[in-house]
Amino acid sequence: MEVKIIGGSIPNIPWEKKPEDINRPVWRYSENPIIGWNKYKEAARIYNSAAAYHEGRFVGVFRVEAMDGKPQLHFGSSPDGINWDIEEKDIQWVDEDGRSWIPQYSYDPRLIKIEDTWYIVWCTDFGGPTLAMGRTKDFKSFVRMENVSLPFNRNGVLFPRKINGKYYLLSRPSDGGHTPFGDIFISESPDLRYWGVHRRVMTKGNIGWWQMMKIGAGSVPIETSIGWLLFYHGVVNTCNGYVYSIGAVILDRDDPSKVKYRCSNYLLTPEKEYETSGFVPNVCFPCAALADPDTGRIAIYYGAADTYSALAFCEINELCEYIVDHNELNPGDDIEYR
Ligand code: BMA
Repeated sequence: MEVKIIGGSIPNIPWEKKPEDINRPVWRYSENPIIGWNKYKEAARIYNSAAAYHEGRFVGVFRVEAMDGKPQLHFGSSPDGINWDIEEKDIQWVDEDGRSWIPQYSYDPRLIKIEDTWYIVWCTDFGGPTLAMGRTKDFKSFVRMENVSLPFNRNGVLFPRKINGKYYLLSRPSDGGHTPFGDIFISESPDLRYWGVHRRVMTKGNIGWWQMMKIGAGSVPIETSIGWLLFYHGVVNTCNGYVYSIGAVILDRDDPSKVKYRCSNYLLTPEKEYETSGFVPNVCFPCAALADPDTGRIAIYYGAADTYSALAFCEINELCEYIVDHNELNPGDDIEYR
């Protein structure tokens, strides 16, 4: 299958050849985890973080859990997308009126450039967890924008460009706790401030027991010749608690509320020790993916066991062929649902 990635080149995208003994489309980086416990004095765990490519280097917004157990967002940069230099001070937000704002907590950031501005969407407190948004042009000053949603909502992911003149954002309405339910929705906006025209994109359950209980968008969607490739997480509730795996779906390019292909198998499930044991065992949680159109290489960044940052790789043609071969939709996934 020939699929083209649409986007800027990333000549030094993190990459490692697929090992001979792997018969699946996604494989892990052999040096995982790329960030472990206690990276610097005040940091306990760094995971569920976002990375992107910017003018020859890599930039990231990291979920850093300090030793008081609270997460905040920290900026980081890297020459190779693997070895990260993460600022010890958290991002200092100033709102659009110039007032400083310190979030109660901040977690699961996604980072995306639209035109000449970088946007960060993450989960913060607003009388309960919901989606906050901020922007920066230089990764030095950060402006807090209006919250995207009312409580409760999580897993906010912006599309990297306007579609038919509108911005689009995926989200997952939740509860105030560990949310035993959840489907992926999409909203549109003319200006990144007013959100509406909500549609349901896809639902949990039925197809693949690994995504039985809830699903949530993961990486910023990658534009391809057959649609938007989205990595997401799917959760099953077991007698020993929730298990988070990584799955993939391809959304319609002109109307991303519609699913074209959805893979009934997970791509990655907790297997390695850094995924099955840590602060919260059995979590693989994707928050970013880089894609190089010249080589078809994709690097997926995921949090492991709410403790580590890890990397996995795949190749666009092989991955899309696998998704199409294992395509299975839930009722309503492929239509406009409102
Ligand atoms: C979700 C989020 C994620 C976390 C996951 C597993 O509700 O809070 O940040 O990785 O739970 O604990």
